[in-house]
Amino acid sequence: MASKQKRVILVLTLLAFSELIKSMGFGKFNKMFPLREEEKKCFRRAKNEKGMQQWHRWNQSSYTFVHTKSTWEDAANACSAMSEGAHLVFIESEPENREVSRLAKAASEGKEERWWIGLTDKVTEGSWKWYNVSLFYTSWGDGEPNNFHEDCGELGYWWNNDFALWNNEPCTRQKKFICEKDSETSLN
Ligand SMILES: [Ca+2]
Ligand SMILES: [Ca+2]
Ligand SMILES: [Ca+2]
Repeated sequence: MASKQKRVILVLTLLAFSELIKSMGFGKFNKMFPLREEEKKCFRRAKNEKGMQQWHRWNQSSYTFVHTKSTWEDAANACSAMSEGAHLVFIESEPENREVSRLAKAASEGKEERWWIGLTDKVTEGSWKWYNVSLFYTSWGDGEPNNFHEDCGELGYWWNNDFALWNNEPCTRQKKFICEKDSETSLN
């Protein structure tokens, strides 16, 4: 076969394959987690024209997704430096987990991203808290939290219906992270 013909066949095969991947991958998540138009714009650009971090408002809270990978402690510091009263996200109810999961899936843009959240058992081994706030609602993955050397929590790509599940990890790992602040302060 002429090499030109071979090239044409190769290109057509690649095109068909990429369409197949699209139909299996992110497209499916888009259907599961439909995004509003302004959110699509927002995720294309984490920061607006003025370089301000974009916050997604939901009920009494606002969330932002930071794509700079950091240790858990650096991430916590970065959140508080961003806005008064801001912290790594505390996911305190099923509806909040559903909303943060939906946004996290979109912010992950089809990749298997993991995000630091405000979970830690640094102070007392095995006593998991949102910084120092007790846990009531939980969404741990199967068998998590496991290793006692892992003192910080991430929201992972393990999914249970509409929910992202949580996992404990060593705090020095570098991950993207999610900050939360009260909607009240987001008006500032
Ligand atoms: Ca919260
Ligand atoms: Ca631990
Ligand atoms: Ca773990």
